Amino acid sequence: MRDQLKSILEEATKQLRNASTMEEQEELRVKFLGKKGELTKILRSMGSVGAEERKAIGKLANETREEIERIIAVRKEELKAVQQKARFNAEALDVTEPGRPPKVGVRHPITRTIDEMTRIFMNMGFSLVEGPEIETVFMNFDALNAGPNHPSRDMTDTFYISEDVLLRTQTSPVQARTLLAQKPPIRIISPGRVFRSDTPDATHSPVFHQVEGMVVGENVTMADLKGTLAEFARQMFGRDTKTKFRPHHFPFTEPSAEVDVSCFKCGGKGCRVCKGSGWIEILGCGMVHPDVLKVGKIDTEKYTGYAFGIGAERIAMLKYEVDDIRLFYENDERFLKQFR
Ligand code: 2NM
Repeated sequence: MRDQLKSILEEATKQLRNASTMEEQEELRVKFLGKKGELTKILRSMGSVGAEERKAIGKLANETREEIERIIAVRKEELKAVQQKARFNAEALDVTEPGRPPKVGVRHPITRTIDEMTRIFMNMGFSLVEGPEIETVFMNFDALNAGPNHPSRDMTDTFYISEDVLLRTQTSPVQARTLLAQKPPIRIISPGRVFRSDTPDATHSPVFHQVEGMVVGENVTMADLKGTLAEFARQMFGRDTKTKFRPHHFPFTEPSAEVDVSCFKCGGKGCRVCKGSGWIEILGCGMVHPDVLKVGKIDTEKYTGYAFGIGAERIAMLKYEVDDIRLFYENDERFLKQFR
């Protein structure tokens, strides 16, 4: 029996040393010390032993139990430390690691171009006015002297929502609304999104942006129009920029003109940007047609006005040398992040 107790202690010591989890250790505790455990088995079989010997064996059994319990307690502390260390390692934070810089966005190149043009005109005393992208056929066409048979009203060029509601094809209806709402002197700029039923290609998009402007007052002449747009061109494209006004036709202005600027890239010698001509077309303009002024019940004997329209995408494409308008709408970060 002494030998049995000795071998139990040895076996328990060995197995407990190998137990690497709390669960394994608890199983071993039950195996050696539990109610059906090995030590209990020995104590139960002591009936045949004499009184003297029983006392000695009982003492030895108790010592064996205490020794095993002591080993379990020590082992428990060790396992706890091992588990805690593993947890600390798993949860470790390197507080000395440099921070990750936040990604800083930039304005879209079209927004930037619109803001730049708007700022130039606002610095000249223009006020910013906005209007609805969903417009009435009246404001978009009739009020702007594009009568029932004007080609721009064609179903195939315009997104009609109903017979008298559409997506505006220009921001000029903002000017028409302003003529109805305000009295001269009027000096406004109206940037915004416009819609035309075009198939997308390198230079066309069914959704694009314009900055239009209108001035109405006493003694407003073509000279004011030319001086204002020439100064705009110098601020937008550089102080040396020259302007050229070519006769043109628009329904809402008379006379009308298209404006070219000397090429800001080559200075007029001819290059890729100006396609060899030295000049770049940048906008349309003219003196507001009296029939348009009459929409706002403005006295056309007393007041005159000029107006202009600039395509934002066209200016952005020239300025940033972008050769395909569709790049502006694809939201490809590799394209957009070049504009910081
Ligand atoms: C253009 C070209 C020429 C224009 C005219 C008007 C209004 F409402 F005053 F008549 N707003 N915008 C205009 C004139 C727009 O875009 C190329």
